[in-house]
Amino acid sequence: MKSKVGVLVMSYGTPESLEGIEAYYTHIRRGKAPTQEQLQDLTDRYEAIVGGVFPLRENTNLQVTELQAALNRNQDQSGIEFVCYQGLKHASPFIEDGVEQMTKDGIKRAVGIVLAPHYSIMSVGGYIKRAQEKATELGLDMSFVESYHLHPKLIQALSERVSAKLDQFEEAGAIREDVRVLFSAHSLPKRIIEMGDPYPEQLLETSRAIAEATGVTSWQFSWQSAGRTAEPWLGPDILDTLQELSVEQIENVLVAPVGFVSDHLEVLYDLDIEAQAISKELDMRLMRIDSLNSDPLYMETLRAEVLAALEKGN
Ligand code: FEC
Repeated sequence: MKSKVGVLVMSYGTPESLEGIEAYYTHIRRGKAPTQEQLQDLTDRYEAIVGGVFPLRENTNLQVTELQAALNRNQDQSGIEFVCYQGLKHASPFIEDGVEQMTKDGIKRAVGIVLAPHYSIMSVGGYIKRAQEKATELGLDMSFVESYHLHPKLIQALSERVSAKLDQFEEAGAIREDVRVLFSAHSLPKRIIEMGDPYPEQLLETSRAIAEATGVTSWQFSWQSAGRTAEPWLGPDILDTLQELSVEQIENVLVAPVGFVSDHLEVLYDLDIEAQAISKELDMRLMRIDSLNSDPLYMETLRAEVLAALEKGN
């Protein structure tokens, strides 16, 4: 009989229904309920996005299924069967539920990986801390993938997407070299800089690697989707960058949200609706690269990272 290795695939999570938005938002705000106005604003954003109200759930489900298939491919000789479990940060099944389910299923050894390539103490670090605490409590042996922002297959998948969109700009009459590529990721509170957090540098490393692979020289990095809180967040925000590019008379902009791996609210609303509306006002042509979702190269990236973490942990 094969020995089972659990893989906790962690992702942000999304509500299950419109009625579930309040509980979800309260969880994100660490137990503090949103005001009626904040709740209405978030509900309106979900209702506005194309591709279903909560596309992240379906996308995460598919990524987990595809990763399990990729992990078990060509494992006949290894004596290992990989079983993937979901652990969501802000929705059910929560990270702790995933760890608990593994132990209930008799799993003794597991690897955790987050569906976000870049490490920050405030993002991936938080996922890992919660999983490790539960694993320690239940006596499960777990190791973790912290980041995979320069994995060659991830860079290849993202570079192919950038090149494909640059082709579309050319087809629309633009000169390829004149298109400004804007790499982006979720902003975080500015205080991560004083904490020596690797998040900003890892994002720049991913951006540089893609620029090099695609021959893009006209690029810059911008932050997006900053939280609505009083403290300062990392900038410049992408909406301000678009205004600045308009002053520079840049007419064609390609956004590459390299910090995200799925179609979800932060891509489908913040970029496809909000940023798109501003670019229209500025008379600018704005396109976005397709999200990775369950791209085979992304699944291969995750597979390789899980296998390496398992090897290292043994
Ligand atoms: O489609 C969906 O239903 C979920 C989309 C979604 C993703 C996502 C990813 C990240 N977040 C990160 C950090 C923060 C911090 C705060 C924060 C707040 C929100 C809110 C919503 C939301 N986030 Fe998110 N995030 C997504 C959605 N996020 C909704 C609350 C309303 C709002 O501000 O729009 C601030 C929390 C606080 O108040 O303290 C910080 C980071 C990522 C990317 C890495 C990852 O996926 O974990 C970092 C997807």
